[in-house]
Amino acid sequence: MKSLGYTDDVAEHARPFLEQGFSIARVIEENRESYAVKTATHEMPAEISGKLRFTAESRENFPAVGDWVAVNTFDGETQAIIHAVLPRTTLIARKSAGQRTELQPIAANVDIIFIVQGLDHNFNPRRLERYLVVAHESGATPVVLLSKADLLSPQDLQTCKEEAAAVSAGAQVIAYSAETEEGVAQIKQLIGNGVTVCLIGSSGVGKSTLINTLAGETLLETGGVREADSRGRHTTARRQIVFLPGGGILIDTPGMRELGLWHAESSLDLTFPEIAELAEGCKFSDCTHTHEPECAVRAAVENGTLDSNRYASFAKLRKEAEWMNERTTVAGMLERKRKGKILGRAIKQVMKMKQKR
Ligand SMILES: Nc1nc2c(ncn2[C@@H]2O[C@H](COP(=O)(O)OP(=O)(O)O)[C@@H](O)[C@H]2O)c(=O)[nH]1
Ligand SMILES: [Mg+2]
Ligand SMILES: [Zn+2]
Repeated sequence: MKSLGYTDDVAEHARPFLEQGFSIARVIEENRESYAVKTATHEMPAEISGKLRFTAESRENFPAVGDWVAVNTFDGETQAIIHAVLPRTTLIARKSAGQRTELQPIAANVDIIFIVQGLDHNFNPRRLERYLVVAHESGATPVVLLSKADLLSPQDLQTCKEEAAAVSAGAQVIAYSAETEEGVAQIKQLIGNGVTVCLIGSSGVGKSTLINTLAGETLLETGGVREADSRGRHTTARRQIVFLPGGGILIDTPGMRELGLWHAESSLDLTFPEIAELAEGCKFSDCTHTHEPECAVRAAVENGTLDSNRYASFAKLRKEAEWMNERTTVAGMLERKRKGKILGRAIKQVMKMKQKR
């Protein structure tokens, strides 16, 4: 089970389920509510039980790739039913794309997040900051990987590395090339036995290629090939785990067009530590650094000690996080109403209050 990433913590959470006769498995693939899980001995397709579907209040409670789950297996471990999701140590999540204000889990129980940006056209410090907020929010350790280093002159490469380091707030930055394998050994070193790594980044930056390089064989399709699922539908929604021969566990994710923040205010401080430090000098302890008098953050922008792009990026992400916090309080209530758990009248009152403001 060690190669699955099983730890003492997981064992602790697993005990009551094992006592009830369930087996413990890890979710290794998720694609629109159809799953694959792996036990100590077998990989098999899995579905969630009717009870779990009914009691899961929101998408957050549905299994995600990387989750440890309590299952019943059937037909000589060729089928599984997922009965419960074990408590998570970390959870990478975003606001789901589109109109609905919903948390969408990306991966669970991840130790390290590789934020991958391609040095061809994809490198963008502002986008990097957004990914870093999401990574800090998850509880996993972010590492910034700059791919396709072979396409840049040594001088341009150095410039990009410095720009990335300037916004990465202490997170390690590694430039590499899957073509020349420069930097790959350094990446490999981070992935110890039983360590779970999730790769996130835009489509085409080289996530699947890196996993193939680390695995030493072509396990995943690359080059923007859209995979077809069992019904022949093209899908880009697939997230899956690859187990490395050395014991590392890698989660590949498809590129996400939108990476909406979810309750990110606390992790903004981790992503912008120099701003958090400056804020201690603001006159008001709840200063939003937008219009207040004697704001140390705006003063730093004005006297040039804080980069104005960095400040603008912070302000934008902070606004988004705040808006999200407001929205989700009401949205969460509506969701519970839909499930019939609380009285409708209370919600109506809240909605009225919101409208009046
Ligand atoms: N030159 C170069 N091309 C790369 C590198 N890594 C990936 N690619 C190419 O980038 C394209 C997209 O890679 P892929 O792994 O499918 O990206 P993903 O969408 O992030 O999984 C493919 O054509 C790869 O061959 C690299 O380090 N150098
Ligand atoms: Mg891919
Ligand atoms: Zn301020």
